Amino acid sequence: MSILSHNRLLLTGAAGGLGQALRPRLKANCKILRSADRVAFGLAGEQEELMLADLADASAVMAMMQGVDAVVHLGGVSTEAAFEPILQGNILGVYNLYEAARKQGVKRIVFASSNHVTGFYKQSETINASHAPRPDSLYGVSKAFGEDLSRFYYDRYGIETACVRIGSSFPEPKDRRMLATWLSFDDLHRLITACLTTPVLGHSIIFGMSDNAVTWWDNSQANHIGYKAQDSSDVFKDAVYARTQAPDLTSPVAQFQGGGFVTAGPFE
Ligand code: NAI
Ligand code: 15L
Repeated sequence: MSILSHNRLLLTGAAGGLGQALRPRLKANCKILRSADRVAFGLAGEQEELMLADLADASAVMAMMQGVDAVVHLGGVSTEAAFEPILQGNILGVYNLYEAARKQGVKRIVFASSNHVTGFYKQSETINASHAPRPDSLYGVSKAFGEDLSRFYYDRYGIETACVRIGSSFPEPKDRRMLATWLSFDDLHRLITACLTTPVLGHSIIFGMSDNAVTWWDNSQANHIGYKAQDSSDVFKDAVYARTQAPDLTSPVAQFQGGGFVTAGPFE
């Protein structure tokens, strides 16, 4: 079945871990894939355009968005950091992106949000999209800002957004926590494809996870998107247990969904 849904699709953060994984996969979703980052990342292949743009630079973002039909927005600071780079990449950056979308008539965006928007819920809790944000870091706060900003642009301007609260998307789960949060690259692509092809996306929050045996997230409010995970962290469970130690259950890192992010950071 064809998943081609857009003429020119923009992928931001193309030089990063997920950008590199998605770039070849997303070619099936569009006629032209425009990949962008602020650092150089190779040469354009068939049906590709490459652009260099810092998300904090409004005019560069405006140029990056020209002629674009939809966006997969991965660019930005992807972990806890000092406030200044987060401000530039994730707060000013996402504002510049939505302003460019509004001015250029781009109507659909898949926003790489993060499980760290809700990282201060306990690992013993199951949460859904109606639970209030409880960010575990400045990084998580910046993603919550992106979610709220996209809600505003939907309510006022009708720009549809999927806020994908990605769990842990890596080739394999790296630790025991990631057995609950893991999202395979293929499932991430399936999820983005569902967001790009569903007739009505609206403004949706969806937790980005594979079909893992243990989960902390209930995606029933996003059933309309039609995402079905096909992978599972279960196949890695024995290997992860063999190479990692049992967590210290008195530590906040083991108690909260955000894991290490709940204590990481620039604070003294
Ligand atoms: P990454 O750090 O490998 O890639 C991020 C990319 O954004 C980099 O290539 C970087 O150069 C670019 N970037 C950073 N600041 C920028 C700026 N001011 N202007 C333009 N480009 C800028 O991160 P990764 O793992 O590929 O994640 C991609 C997105 O998904 C990020 O937004 C991250 O927050 C989000 N995410 C990823 C998860 C994961 O498990 N990999 C989990 C949750 C969210
Ligand atoms: C994230 O938001 C980060 O971008 C990623 O590097 C992982 O740390 C992930 O969350 C996670 O929670 O495992």
